[in-house]
Amino acid sequence: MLKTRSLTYASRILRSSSTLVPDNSPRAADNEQWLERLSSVKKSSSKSKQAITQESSSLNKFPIEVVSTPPESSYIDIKATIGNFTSTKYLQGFNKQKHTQGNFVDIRIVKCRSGDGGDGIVSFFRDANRAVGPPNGGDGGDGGSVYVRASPGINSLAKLRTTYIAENGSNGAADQLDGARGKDILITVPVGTVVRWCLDPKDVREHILRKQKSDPGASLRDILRQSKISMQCSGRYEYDTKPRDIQLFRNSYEPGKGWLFKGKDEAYHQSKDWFVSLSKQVEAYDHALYDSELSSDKFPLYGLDLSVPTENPICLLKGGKGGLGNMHFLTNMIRNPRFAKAGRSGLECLFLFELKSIADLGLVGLPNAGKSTILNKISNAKPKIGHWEFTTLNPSIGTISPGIDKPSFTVADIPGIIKNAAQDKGMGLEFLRHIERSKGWVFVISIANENPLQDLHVLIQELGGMEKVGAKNVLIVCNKADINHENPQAIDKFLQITQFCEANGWDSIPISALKNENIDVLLDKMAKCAGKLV
Ligand SMILES: Nc1nc2c(ncn2[C@@H]2O[C@H](COP(=O)(O)OP(=O)(O)OP(=O)(O)O)[C@@H](O)[C@H]2O)c(=O)[nH]1
Ligand SMILES: [Mg+2]
Repeated sequence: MLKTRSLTYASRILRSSSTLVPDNSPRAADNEQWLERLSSVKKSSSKSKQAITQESSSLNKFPIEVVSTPPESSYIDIKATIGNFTSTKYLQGFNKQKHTQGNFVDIRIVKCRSGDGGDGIVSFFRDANRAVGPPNGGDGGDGGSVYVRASPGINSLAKLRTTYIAENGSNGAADQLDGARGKDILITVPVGTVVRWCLDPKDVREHILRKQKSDPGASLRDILRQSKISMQCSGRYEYDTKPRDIQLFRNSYEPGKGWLFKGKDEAYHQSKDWFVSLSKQVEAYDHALYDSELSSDKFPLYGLDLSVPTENPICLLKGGKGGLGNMHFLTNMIRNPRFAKAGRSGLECLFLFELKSIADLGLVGLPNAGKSTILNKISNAKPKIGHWEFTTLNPSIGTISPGIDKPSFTVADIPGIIKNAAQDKGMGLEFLRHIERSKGWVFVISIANENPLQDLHVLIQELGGMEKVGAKNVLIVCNKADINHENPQAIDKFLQITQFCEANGWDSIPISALKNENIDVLLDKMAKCAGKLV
């Protein structure tokens, strides 16, 4: 394995050095040598082998169906449900700030475009003595790229624009001047953002409307779950069967094409043997270019997880390469090359930016259980508290610093969850993304409710059942213990819960957030749940 890998690497280096264009004072002899070397370069296999993207284990790996793999096909062809490449929250129109407090935005679909490469140009040296001198048309500049970076300084996606377009490279100029590079774009997002490749929401909406016309009973979720799309993925190595990256394709010319003519047209040139044979040689250069595009133009299938501050910006879309000016096509045979190459196109893609807060603990509970009151009491965060349901509309995160010699931890307060939240009842389950990565889940139950144990069962069910909940550290907090605390019924309710907890190996605690009772013990238990105390 190692051997084939290093061989591949060696051949890549060889290929790229043999396609290297002579720099900006190419003499006919230099060009001849370059073209000669190009003839010996093997045609690209159109299969990319380089790994460019990082892998993240914490991301959801949704099920996919592998349809075919190399060598039967050039790529790993897969099918997956479209729900994985869009956002229900976005489709439901939540992004229109209907249900948000302030400008907290945790999901955004953004269109990104890298710049086209500038064209090479046709130009000839002129002075008083010579009407037409040697060719001196410069190369086009490379198009700008789109980069992303996670920075701890920001905490919402609200400032993200809807479109980011990097600058195109400038065309080359006379006197062997290369065009300027297009300016890059750097998108800065909060730490904890996940970037995913996504479908155009307009297309998805149309698809849903079409489906609902033929089957009026179908819900948005059902349609997203049932419809599939086919896509091409590149494996990490040849004959790899596990797709990791979606292959992106540029809408640009085929190898051997992309010539720009001046004076005499294409038909004239194609009728000349010298042009046809030159074009064949240059095709190898195009193939190498195409090959390097294939290896850079990919995006992780399961998303790019920016869970730590990014040191070096990560390239989302690379700009197109600039085209070659006519100075490169001067040979002993061709004295007046009246043609140059066009720049390669940039890439356009939609990305879904999703902020998944990274808190050690998540507070979950029915509306009005007292989650926000607890976070208010124990941390620096000041989420809104109200005696009505759904007071909290946006997640907030508080840091708890128990003492100098004790490690601090973070807690996320999210909107209340109700029965059938998984079917979008109440605030739905969209906010779970903020506690998805938490080490522990703290269930907040109001012991003053009629049947707290039943409430707990509802929560567990909505969160995905015992199996999912059991994967986390769990702490059950019975809040509002100040109400009816002397009533034997209240004690009975608490006992039911402790029994259930013991059976599952979970810890539980009665508190009164309002009256500040038992909060010290709660903090210890929470630290333990967050994995910060043993
Ligand atoms: N008696 C009593 N009332 C409490 C206690 N804790 C919270 N409350 C009250 O319960 C109500 C709801 O509190 P919140 O903290 O807003 O509840 P929440 O779980 O964040 O509610 P949502 O944001 O709607 O999900 C408020 O009126 C609080 O004052 C407690 O320990 N005892
Ligand atoms: Mg609340």
